[in-house]
Amino acid sequence: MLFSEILAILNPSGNPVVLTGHLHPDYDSAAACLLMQHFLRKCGVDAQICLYGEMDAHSASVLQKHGYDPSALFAPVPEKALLILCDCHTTTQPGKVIACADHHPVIDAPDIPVYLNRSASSAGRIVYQEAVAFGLKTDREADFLALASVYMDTRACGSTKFQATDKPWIAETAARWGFDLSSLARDGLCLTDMTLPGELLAQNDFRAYTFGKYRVASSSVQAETEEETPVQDILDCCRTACISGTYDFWLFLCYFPLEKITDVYLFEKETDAWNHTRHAEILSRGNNIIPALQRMLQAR
Ligand SMILES: [Mn+2]
Repeated sequence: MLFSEILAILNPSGNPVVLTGHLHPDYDSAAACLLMQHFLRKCGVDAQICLYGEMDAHSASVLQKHGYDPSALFAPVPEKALLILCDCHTTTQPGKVIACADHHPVIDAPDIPVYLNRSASSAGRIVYQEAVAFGLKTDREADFLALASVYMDTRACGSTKFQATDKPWIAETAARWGFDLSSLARDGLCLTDMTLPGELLAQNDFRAYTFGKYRVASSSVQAETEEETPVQDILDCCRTACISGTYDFWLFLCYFPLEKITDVYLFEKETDAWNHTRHAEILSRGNNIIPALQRMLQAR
């Protein structure tokens, strides 16, 4: 039991208790820390959240929309801190790690006194379940954070990480408080704000790769509908960036997660031409598209 074990290990000497997530925390890291802070407070423990790195803009904007100030969650760790890791099991933060609540698969469990790692839709969901199992009362805020962490960490319950056993809890919790699941689903899909200028959209989710003598730039957007997506404008901006930069190719991916479509656009500087293919599934850039491109370029 996570909470009884944490409470047993916390010495009364007054070392500061610090909650932290992984480097460059996402929504779930923040939510898991907020939930841990919320429930520890109910046990009489004041814990400070000290995230580190940089939060992605989407997670930050959704947290803000939910009434939290993401920047307030970032702070240097005070001296002699006892650390509780949320949504990770290793850290470069200073202090003594006493506990961890994580859902990332590990091969060798780290040596942490209170170590909890299991498959879960989100780390926030683990903290929430452990608090409920320990007999702590939840409230609207805790229910919302846990629910939102699930939607944000599982592409709105669509990824393989999602635990189907969470479904009844989601339905009950949303009904109890009147939470807007369709709004959470839109946030969880990480849709790109298509009102941004084309130059920014062309740089969205930017990565660069080098394959032999070829340099490849890549960007992507997640779109709700084709009508609202200024594809031609974005492609023009990608082309301009490719021609004026040091890249030989620009790979632009346009995802339509609701329709499960991936549009793959590949621009080649030498021929000044785009190649477009449409796929009736959500392809992974890292696992599918980039390896295929790498093979194609190496065969040249
Ligand atoms: Mn997570």
